[in-house]
Parts: sequence; structure tokens; C-alpha cells
Amino acid sequence: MMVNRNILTLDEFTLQQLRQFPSATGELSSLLRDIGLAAKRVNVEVNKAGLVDILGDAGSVNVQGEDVKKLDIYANNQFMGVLKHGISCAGIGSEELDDFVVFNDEVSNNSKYVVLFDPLDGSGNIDVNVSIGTIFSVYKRVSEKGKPCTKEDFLQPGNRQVAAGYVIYGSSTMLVYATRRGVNGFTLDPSIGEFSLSHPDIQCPAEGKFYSVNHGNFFQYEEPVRRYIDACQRKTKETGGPYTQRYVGSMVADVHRNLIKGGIFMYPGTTDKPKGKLRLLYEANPCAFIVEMAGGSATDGKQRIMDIVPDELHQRTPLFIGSKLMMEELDNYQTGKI
Ligand code: P6P
Repeated sequence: MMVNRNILTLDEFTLQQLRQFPSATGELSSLLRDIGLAAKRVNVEVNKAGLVDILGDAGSVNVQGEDVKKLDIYANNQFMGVLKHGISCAGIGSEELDDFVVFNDEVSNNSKYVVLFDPLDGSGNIDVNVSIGTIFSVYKRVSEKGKPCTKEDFLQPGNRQVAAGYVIYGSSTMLVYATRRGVNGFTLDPSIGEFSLSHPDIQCPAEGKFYSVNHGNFFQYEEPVRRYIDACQRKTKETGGPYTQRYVGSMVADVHRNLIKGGIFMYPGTTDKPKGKLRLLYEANPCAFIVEMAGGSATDGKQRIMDIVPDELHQRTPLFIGSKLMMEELDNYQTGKI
């Protein structure tokens, strides 16, 4: 099958972006290409996970107290490896690691960025062949270059992100990333082994029909959230519905569907977990950056996700994210207007 040579690969796209900014150092383009390489390596293992002894638990438990799947560890090592051996990253924070990792070598100490990532989100779905994803967030370091990066580099509010993205290992494998110049999606083309621009300039529809939440926790949600969910179920053609409830249980899949088709994803706080389950630094913030750059919005139920000043690497936050007008309706419930 001939490949349409007019479709830019990820590498060609990032270099094209770089050429438009001659003053740019190329470090961000290089970092994004490194992430693309790691994603391709992880994709190979995800796609054959049922065939090799990479499935199932690795026997260890991560900082979240969750059984660590072998694929989590493999993915973590792939992303950490390309970032450590690249030219752009001074250090990382990972869902799989207790603390930040400062690379502290001569090249890394002079690198411009730090990266936070969840190497394989939704890994509980690996054994049942449901889409999973990698999520990443890129900040310009605030510490003095030439020295090791510091905790302050990683604990910046999400509104300081330079770039963010995710890889979704689904019916196809896609890498979606956002900078302040827009959101673009690349589908892995197996015939050439490259991520190719398939979704240029992604815009999140202002309206949608999908609402995504775990109904199993319904009676643990705060009253305004329960009233909004109830309203979603009562939508008719006359009131902008009917809505469809879709919940994959893999955040990247749920967020991606809503980014493309319109919709709202909610992981509210519960009576058991008032801060919810999702992590601010490497789940909520990167998804919030992507969705906001595409025209949507993201809050914790009270404030913009990206305005939260983090205290620690693994802190949790409630998350409401998606289409602009759906988020405005939810806000009317949460502020008591409805
Ligand atoms: P629950 C996967 O474990 C994850 O972190 C997200 O990808 C997903 O949205 C959420 O948890 C699902 O959580 O409690 O509904 O199973």
C-alpha cells in the first residue's frame, strides 16, 4: 500500500514547527521525537502483551499502592530512558516512581525541560485488552541551568506547561500533543513505522452527547454532581440530548473520545476519596492543557485545574474536563445557579 507522501510524520511536523521559529533551540522538537520513539517501543509490547510473559503483575506494588503490571515497568523504563539519553530533559517525575529523578549529568543539567508522565495509564485494563495510554507533561525548568534540576521545576502549576500529550494504544495507536500553537494528532502507520499527521489542528466541539463517569460511585458524589448526572440522563432532543453514557475506565480513551467528538469526563471526589483518584501532575494537568488548547475546559469542581499550585508529585485531584458548553452547564450546578 503506497503511503501518501503528503502526510507529515511526527518528526517532519516538529521540524516544520521548528523552522517557523528560527530562534528556537530545537530542544522541544527533539524531546517530542524522543517521546514518539519510546511510544513506538511500548506499542510493540502492548500489541503482543497476550503472547509474551509481560502480562500480569510484576509482583511489586507502586507508590499508589497498586499492583504493578510488568508492562508498566517496561513503559516507565522506555520513556525515562529516551529522556535521560536525549538533549532536552533535566529530570522526570513518573507515576511509577516514588520521587522525582534528577538526571544530573553535564548535558541534562544544561537541558531546558523537565517531564512528568504516567507511563501506562489504565494498566488494569491490559489483561482484558482495553485501550490504555501514556500521558506526559512538559515544563521549562525554573532552576539555574548548568546545575541539577530541583523539586521546584516539577511543582509548577499546569498553566506553566510548555507542551503536553498522550499516546493511546487502541484500535490504532495515536500520539496527540498540544503546544500553545495548537493540538495535533498522529496515527502510527505500521507500513513505515512512523507517527503520521492524521488529526491536524484538533478542536474540541463546544457541545457533545457523551458523558463519562463511574456510576458505581454515584451515591458518593457531592449533591451538585449527582444532580448534574441526573440531568444528563434526562436530556431529550429538545434539551440538547439525548446523551449517551460512555465510560471506558481508561482515562486517555475517555478524554480522547470527548476531545474528538465532544463530551464531558468526570472523576469527582467521593466520600471515600474526597480528592478523587486521578493525579494532578501527570494525568489532570496534561489532559487539561490539551483540552483547553483545543477549546474545552477543565476544573476540579471549584477552580481551573491548571491554576492549582502543586504540593507534591503524586497529589490527587477531582477532575471535570471536556466540551466548553457542557462544562459551563456543570458549573451552573456546582455554583448553585441551577
Ligand atoms: P475507576 C485507570 O486506573 C485510571 O487511573 C484512569 O485511567 C481511569 O479513568 C480511572 O482510573 C478509572 O477509575 O475507579 O472508575 O475504575
